[in-house]
Amino acid sequence: MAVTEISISGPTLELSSEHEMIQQVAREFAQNEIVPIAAEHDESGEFPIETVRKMGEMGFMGIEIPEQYGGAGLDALSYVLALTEISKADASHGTIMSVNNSLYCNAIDRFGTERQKGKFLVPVASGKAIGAYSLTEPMSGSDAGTMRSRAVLDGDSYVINGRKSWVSSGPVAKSILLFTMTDPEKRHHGVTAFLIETDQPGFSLGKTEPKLGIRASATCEILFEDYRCPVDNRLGEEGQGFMIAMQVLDAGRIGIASQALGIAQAAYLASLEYARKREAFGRKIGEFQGISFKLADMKTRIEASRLLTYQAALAKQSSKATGKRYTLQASMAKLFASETASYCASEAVQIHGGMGYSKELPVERYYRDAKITEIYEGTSEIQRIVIARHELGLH
Ligand code: COS
Repeated sequence: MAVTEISISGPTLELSSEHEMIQQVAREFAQNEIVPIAAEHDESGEFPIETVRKMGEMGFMGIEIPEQYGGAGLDALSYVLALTEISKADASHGTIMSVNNSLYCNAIDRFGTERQKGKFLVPVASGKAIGAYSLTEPMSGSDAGTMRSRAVLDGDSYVINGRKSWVSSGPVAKSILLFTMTDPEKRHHGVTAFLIETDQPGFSLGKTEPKLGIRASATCEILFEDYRCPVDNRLGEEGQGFMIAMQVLDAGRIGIASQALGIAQAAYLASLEYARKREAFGRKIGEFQGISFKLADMKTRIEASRLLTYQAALAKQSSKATGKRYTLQASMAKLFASETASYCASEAVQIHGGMGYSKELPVERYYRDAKITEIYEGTSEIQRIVIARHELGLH
């Protein structure tokens, strides 16, 4: 299905009927399949393998990847719409979907050889296996060009050693897109990308990261001890890794904006319903200005986030033909949508009062889940640096 634009009809921006259909299909799936299990998986921290498998069958794990490589062949806006609906039901599923699509599949689709696409993209885009992305290290987060892990060329393979942290889907991934140093002297120009098979000797899982939110998405450290990666599994050229990591993060940040939008919408809808039915002092609480103004601010920020995120998706879509970067649009969408998610989730707890703090409702989960969207794939501070540098012409 070729859907590339938001159609403008009447006085408002409206989705095309194809996009509406994709949104509807994702919404029904998310509400029927994910909502009923979300609280249980949040509590146990167990990876929701069954629903993720179903998401693969629905085509949600490789939405923008061409059908010949196992994907659904849809456009960037379709991805945003589906991911928002999944995240509205449960942000953990949103993380799993986002990493698989925007960080792993997108990178191989863009930079991979035909052989790499056949081996590493098809199984993951089709949802039969899970992919992950590994840039961060214990001493290298925002300053991503300073990593300590190393890959040294030895014959027809690289020998990789080091420790990477905060790998979303790391414990369940069949393959991982890894960024490591091949030439530390060159700093970010010495970073190279590799496709790692997790069932090979020299690869092991480290500690599981204990987390405040997105608890059903598995996150861990990964360890390399003389892991041999064939030269054929290097993604792009030596020294191209940092540029690949950054370009892929541009796509990833639209994914996180969509996830944040979903969390914000869930928090808002719960608050709206509660404000309509909960009574205090003989009136529905929505009739008090203290509550209704909160709802008005939530709604307005959500709409602004939605438009920024759709705009970023359209910029990403057109970049597929023009090659033009959409870094600015992606960073603005992520910055605003993630801060909106935290704002809305916090206000939702406040509107619900004691019930907002209780585990009987999902509102406290939205509050815990929202925070990560301001941190991973570039903190809000990093997004402000990216946006300001762009505007000041400081590249
Ligand atoms: N697309 C393509 N290339 C990019 C790029 C992008 N979005 N962003 C930066 N680059 C390129 C630059 O053009 C530059 O290339 P040259 O040296 O060839 O000119 C190179 O990358 C280095 O860029 P820069 O000098 O801006 O690098 P900095 O070290 O100052 O870092 C930030 C830039 C801070 C923006 C980057 O390190 C960053 O995004 N950090 C956050 C990392 C992150 O999101 N981590 C979370 C991982 S997933 S949980």
